[in-house]
Amino acid sequence: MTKTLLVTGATAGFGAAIAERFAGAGWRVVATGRRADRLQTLVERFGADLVHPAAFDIRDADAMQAALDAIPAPFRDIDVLVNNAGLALGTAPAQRADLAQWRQMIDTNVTALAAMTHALLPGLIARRGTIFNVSSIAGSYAYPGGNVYGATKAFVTQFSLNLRTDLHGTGVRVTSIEPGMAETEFTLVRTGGDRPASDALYAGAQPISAADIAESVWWIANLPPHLNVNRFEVMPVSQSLAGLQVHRD
Ligand code: NDP
Ligand code: 8X3
Repeated sequence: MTKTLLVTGATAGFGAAIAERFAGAGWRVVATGRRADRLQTLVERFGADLVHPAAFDIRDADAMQAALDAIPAPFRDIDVLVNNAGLALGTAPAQRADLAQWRQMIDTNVTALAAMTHALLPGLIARRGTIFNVSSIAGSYAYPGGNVYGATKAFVTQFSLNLRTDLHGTGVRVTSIEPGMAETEFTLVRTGGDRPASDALYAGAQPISAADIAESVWWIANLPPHLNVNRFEVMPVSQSLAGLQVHRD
């Protein structure tokens, strides 16, 4: 039977690659994000039978509910939810950070992710489905300028583990996906569109690609149903953990 996946943030990066990987394998995909033109490109590529585009700002709770209510019948029985939409804004230390950027990260990475999960949980339980929450290594390891972004991802990781605990016995699987440095539009967004800064960050580093994450999600989603990957932490070989810092007078 054809399965259905809903992926948030399918207009770029990981979400677009996940939509392509699953639709390419014949799954039905509900693809969300604000940029409707990019969602339409997915429809044109895979066909309206396989991709349903739902363009809305995920921070807008009413728009999210309206989009979920408008999902056409063939796409309504969602088997796999991928909570992927998210962003980092700014790299300044906390004492120089912009509060509006902090709010946007919390609203997107935390509040909207929780709301989407809450809305889809009854159906996922009924179908013994799977939830992927895209967290980050930034939720486990501190780095300068990571402040609220890293804290939102710590929420995503712990929410995933807590969800799994509450869903004990339901058959629903939950995985926290925790990538390190990956080349997507992430750094362009974080830097407010600074292409040279984005290119410089990834230059020579052989970062994770969006396709790498899509393939990982595909693998985990298709494991035998008695297996649950609780946390999936992955980095490029070029990246490793930094040491602690010492300030001297
Ligand atoms: P991209 O910037 O390439 O993609 C982000 C996606 O999130 C876009 O589709 C964007 O859609 C969507 N999004 C952001 N804000 C909103 C919003 N308000 N409403 C709806 N959709 C929104 O970045 P990535 O693919 O890298 O990021 C995907 C996830 O992976 C994020 O949660 C990120 O934190 C996480 N991550 C990224 C890593 C990296 O190094 N790249 C590493 C670890 C985790 P649109 O703008 O069209 O609305
Ligand atoms: C994105 C990875 O290390 O830039 O979550 O925070 S990192």
